[in-house]
Amino acid sequence: MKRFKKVLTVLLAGVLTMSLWGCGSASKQTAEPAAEGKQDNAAESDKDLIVVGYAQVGAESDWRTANTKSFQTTFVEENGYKLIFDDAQQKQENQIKAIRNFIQQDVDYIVLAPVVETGWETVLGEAKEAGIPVILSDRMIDVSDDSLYTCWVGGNFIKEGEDAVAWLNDYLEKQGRGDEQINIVTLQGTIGSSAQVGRTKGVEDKMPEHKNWTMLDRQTGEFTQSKGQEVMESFLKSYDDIDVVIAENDNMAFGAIDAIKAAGKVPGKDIIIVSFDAVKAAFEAMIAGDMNVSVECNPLHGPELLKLFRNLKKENP
Ligand code: GYE
Repeated sequence: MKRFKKVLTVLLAGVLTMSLWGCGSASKQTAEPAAEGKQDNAAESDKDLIVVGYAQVGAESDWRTANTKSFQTTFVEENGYKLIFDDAQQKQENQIKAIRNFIQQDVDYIVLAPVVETGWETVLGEAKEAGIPVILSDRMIDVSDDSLYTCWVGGNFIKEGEDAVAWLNDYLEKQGRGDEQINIVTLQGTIGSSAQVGRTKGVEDKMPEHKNWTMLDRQTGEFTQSKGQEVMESFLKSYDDIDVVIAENDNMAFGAIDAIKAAGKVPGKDIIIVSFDAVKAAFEAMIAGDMNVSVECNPLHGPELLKLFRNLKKENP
């Protein structure tokens, strides 16, 4: 599929700078097309399929599982794709290895959902050198050379943090607690990941508008239920007057709910639970009254990328 790859490489840089998906800046450059005569390895046995290597974060949360499923059910043979999936178990070094493997297999595209934002220059430089476009999915990277990636499809995490604060303010007002001293703890996601950085920032930026709110503590629960529970247990031991937990994803909120119940308190009443993602189990927790709100973050990126690839192909059959 090298011909399509070359055409799309150029188009992604041009067309996507204008798209809704946060695709590149005006100064974005194209990745070099693949060298002529290069061996097709991964693509060899599937000549007509477009080969996509997906370097996924891991399987730490329900959101992540839904995101993986979205790719696995979209990039299938009947849609013209072959997906090579790699689960990095939340480790950047595993993602770097996966990307190097994809380069060796000479895939048509690399999709990267980066664990953290920094430290990508070397390996993405290698992908660029090999002429393989890199599309960022979910989280962003922090690199000075933005020609190292072609496009980004993901959420607005700062806005999600701000929305959580707006909801909390509204809720407290309605409960007649608008002027009360409110003590908050935060279960942060993986430190240095866009979802953590953005959600923390969105909340932090709005805190000064609420003089009666205090952030007692913040610690990472690594986006997992078990770590969320563990950190919440330690918060409950350290502070006896927690009014609100902000969990930077639903799975950590589920862990916090368990810890609160085990401590003899009522989640959703004694302690307000604010969360992010809005996975199915979060709705169940809200219906049960254990969770108060979950700010939506859509994990279904597969069809968005497919649409993108197809539109570009239509223009250049
Ligand atoms: O909120 C969390 C997952 O990056 C938006 O990662 C994603 C976050 C999501 O582990 O559940």
